[in-house]
Amino acid sequence: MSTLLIEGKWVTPVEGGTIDVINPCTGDKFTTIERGRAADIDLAVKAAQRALDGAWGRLTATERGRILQRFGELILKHNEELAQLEAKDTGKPMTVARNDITAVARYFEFYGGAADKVHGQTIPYLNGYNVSVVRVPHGVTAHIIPWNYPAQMFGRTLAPALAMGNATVLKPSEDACLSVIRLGELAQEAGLPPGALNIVTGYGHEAGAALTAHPGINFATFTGSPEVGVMVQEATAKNSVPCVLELGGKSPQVVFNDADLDKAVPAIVKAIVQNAGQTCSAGSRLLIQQDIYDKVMERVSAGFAAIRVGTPEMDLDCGPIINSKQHGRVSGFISDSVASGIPVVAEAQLAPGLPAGGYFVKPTLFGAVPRDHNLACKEVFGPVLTAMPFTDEEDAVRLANATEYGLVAGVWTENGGRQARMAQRIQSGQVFINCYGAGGGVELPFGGMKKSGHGREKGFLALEEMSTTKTIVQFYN
Ligand code: TXE
Repeated sequence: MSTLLIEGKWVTPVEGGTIDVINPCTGDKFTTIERGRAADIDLAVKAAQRALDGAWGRLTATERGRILQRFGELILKHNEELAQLEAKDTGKPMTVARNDITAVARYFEFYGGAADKVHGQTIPYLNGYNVSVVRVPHGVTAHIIPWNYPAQMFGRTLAPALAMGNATVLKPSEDACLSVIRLGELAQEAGLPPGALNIVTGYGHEAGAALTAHPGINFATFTGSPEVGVMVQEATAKNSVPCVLELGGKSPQVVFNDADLDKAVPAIVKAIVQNAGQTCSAGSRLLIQQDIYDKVMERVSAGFAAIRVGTPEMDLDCGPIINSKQHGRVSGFISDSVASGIPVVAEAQLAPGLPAGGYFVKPTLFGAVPRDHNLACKEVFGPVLTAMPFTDEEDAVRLANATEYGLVAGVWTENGGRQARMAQRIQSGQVFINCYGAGGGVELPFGGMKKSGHGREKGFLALEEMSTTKTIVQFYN
């Protein structure tokens, strides 16, 4: 089957070509996807424009919402099949993949329900005038997503865009997009009119770059690396269209000496090994108040030692790294840190019987990492936790804010005043107090400060990002 969805039909690329899909647990090719390029992007954008002028553009907000909610129900019905695809493509444990698919359905349930609840404003003005400000779609929206949570990213970026009535073109990651293709089929089954959702699989420098530079788009969202984020920002600036960027993080977990460690420790371990650390919001820096440093490290070490790495079918705590390039990057961070004298405090175990050729790494806890070391500043995007001590609240704030990123932070303390001060002073788009991630709810606006990007996804704020306003002035006197 083809993997390009344009105007409701699965088509082959204008210039032909395919991309191999690799199983991260073995390193073997198991299928291919189409290699869409600029000509296919052009067709997809034009199909989206026609959808806005056609059946999709004529639907009421309630009708759009019903389709999205129906889509959410269909996703739930196909949970097992979608989870199998997601797990095979990314290597993640089956339980995690199933939860991911449930989360995708929730995006369509939430934004389907919200579609007809976005109200405008009226403005008092001169005598004889009616002034209203209404929310309208951008038009054609471009969506570029990564490989770590292909299905969830599909829901996160498309559900609010479609709820607001945009016609969308999605460029999923060449490294993992099989669930996305199946979701594209189910969207049509749910009744999404042709052209409202177009999918072009392909490489970033070909299909992705062509999409952000296409003069027919009116808005773009991108989740991925900071380097490509800058390219997307440049391309959309030249195109004079707004963009939302989510570029990862180096998120701190700050543990004060009055923290409830029974709650904190499991959450700290989970926040870095989840999805093999390939999560933009991974809690990758563990900042511990000096006087409880040894105690916390001992308990987190025990947590790490209990983590088991395996294949989706083994359904353990975490799977492999996505591809050989990322495997090299993560392994390189670990070996370079060891070579520079940073102590490995704990390691998780690989399950016995793993297939040869897979991109597995042992989740690793490093202690006493110098504040200016690469491990303390750069995003590893793997299951590597960097621990550092701090002295007092002032020092904790300084250290928490000492990276270029600002996506998520966790604060563990029983002191209410300190909770409030830390939440106010930490530079990040989300701050969790005595919890981390909190289920990743669709209701919670998400996005970065500093080099983590700009704009917000999730929650009602995503509906604002995915739309613009129109001021209508009627003179009646
Ligand atoms: O990302 P890329 P990669 C970070 C993480 C990771 C690093 C590299 O630190 O180690 O990025 O990962 C598309 N124009 N994150 O190389 O290349 C590409 O096809 C338009 C954080 O996989 O940024 C894919 O669909 N698009 C992160 C998407 O961009 C382009 C998730 C992401 O790929 C393009 C993933 C171009 N010129 C990686 N070049 C997060 N924030 O969650 C590539 N793409």
